[in-house]
Amino acid sequence: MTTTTMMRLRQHLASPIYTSAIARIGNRAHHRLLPVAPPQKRPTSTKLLLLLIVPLLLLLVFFLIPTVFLPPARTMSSSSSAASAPFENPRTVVKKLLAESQPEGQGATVRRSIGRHELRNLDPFLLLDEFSVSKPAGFPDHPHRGFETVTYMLEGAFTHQDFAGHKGTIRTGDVQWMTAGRGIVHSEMPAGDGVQKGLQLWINLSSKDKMIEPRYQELQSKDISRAEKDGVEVRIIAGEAFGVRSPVYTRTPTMYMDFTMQPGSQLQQPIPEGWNAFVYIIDGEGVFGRESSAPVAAHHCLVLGPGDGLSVWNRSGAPLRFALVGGQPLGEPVVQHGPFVMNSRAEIQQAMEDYYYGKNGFEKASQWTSSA
Ligand code: FJE
Ligand code: FE
Repeated sequence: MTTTTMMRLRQHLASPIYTSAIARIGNRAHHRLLPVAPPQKRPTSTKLLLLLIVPLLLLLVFFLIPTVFLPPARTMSSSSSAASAPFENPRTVVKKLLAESQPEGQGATVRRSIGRHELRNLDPFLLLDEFSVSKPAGFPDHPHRGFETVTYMLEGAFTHQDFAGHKGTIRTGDVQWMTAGRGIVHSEMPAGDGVQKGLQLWINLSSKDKMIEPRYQELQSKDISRAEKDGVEVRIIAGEAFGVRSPVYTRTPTMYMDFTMQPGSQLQQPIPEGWNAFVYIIDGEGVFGRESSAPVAAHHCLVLGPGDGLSVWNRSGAPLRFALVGGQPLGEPVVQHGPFVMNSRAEIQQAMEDYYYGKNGFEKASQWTSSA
């Protein structure tokens, strides 16, 4: 028996942690109140004229002018004119969680928020780790099936190698968007000296996409779309902010922004209704959702409630940096066993078998070991 087969057998026999959750987000109806002209006593002719003109004017003001003269696009997210409530249904923080450090991989440390007991899965998100790793620690050869991993480097560099010969190094500000689909076996190891830091997010794939061919989308820092307005800078990893769109294709509809807000700045960012969304604070502290709420500091994950957008204030004396992530919930059963995420226990059983025997996408797993 080879050492890799032994390792795999050990993993295979490791106590399975089955989790199952279905998340659904209800929709809400919105009502707009229209002003009504107050009744007044006047001569009948004037009264009739007013009866005709007032509704016409109201029609013009509320429907014709906005539809004809204003662009149909949604209101642009901006940090200016932040005085009045910019959203019909502003999102507020419904859960706050401090991501505490825990061991993961081989000698590595992660601050996990999504994926721990308190925050099992926030459909379609399965896991969020802020990793902080120095050589020789890392994440040696391991498989994935049924979801995507998004690795965003905050500081330093990481080298990845997979069983199909794909290899590369991502550095500060770079992103690797990996669609594992039916199967990837890879290693993820620090490339530089000192501490290498980043965020890794796992996004679930819908049942129809779980077994697709693996795919990578890699963006270098210089190629990541950026926008800036009134002391707020954003790097757009996925989705759209300040009228700028990322080229990344998200099979599960997702938005992923890295905001840096200077002291005294404020921000309004639309988030599609019905999506689950959260904030992860990387640096500094900020006020999220409601102007009156207490500031929250780094390494906290904030789950946002339903609504159409988020307001943020930096009232501290230092820059505030945070990731804002949102995604359309899949509403499907989630059964997870470590790095395999499927819809049923039978599919998990199949994934472990496929990995063990090198079938259905794991053909190259048996002969491969990383050079790391
Ligand atoms: C792991 C399955 C995994 N958090 N953060 C099981 F996929 C992993 C794993 C990671 C990981 C990798 C990076 Cl680069 C950053 C991560 C988990 O590779 F550690 C276990 N135990
Ligand atoms: Fe991995």
